[in-house]
Amino acid sequence: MDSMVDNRKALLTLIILLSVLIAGSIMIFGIPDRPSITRPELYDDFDTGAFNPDKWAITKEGDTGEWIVDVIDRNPEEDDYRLRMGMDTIGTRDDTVKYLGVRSVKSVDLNNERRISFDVDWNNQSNGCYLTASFILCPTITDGNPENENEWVKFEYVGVPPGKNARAVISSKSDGSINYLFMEDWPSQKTGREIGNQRIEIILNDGVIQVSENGTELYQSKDSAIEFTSAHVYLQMSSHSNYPFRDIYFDNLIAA
Ligand SMILES: [Ca+2]
Ligand SMILES: [Ca+2]
Repeated sequence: MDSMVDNRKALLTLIILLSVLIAGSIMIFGIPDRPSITRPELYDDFDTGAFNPDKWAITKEGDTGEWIVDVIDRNPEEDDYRLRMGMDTIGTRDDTVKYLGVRSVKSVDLNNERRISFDVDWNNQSNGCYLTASFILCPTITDGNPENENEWVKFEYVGVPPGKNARAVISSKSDGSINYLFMEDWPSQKTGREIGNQRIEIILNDGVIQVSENGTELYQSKDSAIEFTSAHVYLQMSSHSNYPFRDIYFDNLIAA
């Protein structure tokens, strides 16, 4: 009888000891199996107020006059830091288009569904003729214009003459040949439309691409539009020759 009581005491002691150990380890290591917060693959709201060379590398191709890629506060009332890119092409070669932008230092894994969103501000151009503001996913690294690479997918605004309006274009390049996926009825419709600070979301799932603008779907591919499974994010502007300084802004890039 005594030995039974002893066994029970021993068992109780063991249970208490184990409980203390488990509680202690929970305090030290956290609750097991709690889902970890998934951090975005890539994120920049530029609100540090400075261009971060650990996140972005500058890309440039063609001759320009004054040019700039930096982070600037756009609002005198409050903090509104955005990525700016701008260039002046007065007096530059007539036979080339000039490109300026940034490339994400890290690549984004596209094996699972990926939602990439960003703001692009056309900056109320008085003359946005042949100006472009582009978002490009490209698996390879270049310090020049990623459009020269063999594979990519691109969302772009293109300025429409006489220069206030723009249109959206979605295209991809595979094995060196370009496919136009979405053209906004260009060239039968040539007036374009007014754009401002646009929120773009691109959802990629098994190569199928879905693009929405300010919460409204613009385009969804029927089949896989890309074959690559990881890519660098490129944000880029381009301009033909003989335009005064023009600048555009990007902000709140999230690849989650
Ligand atoms: Ca910002
Ligand atoms: Ca401010």
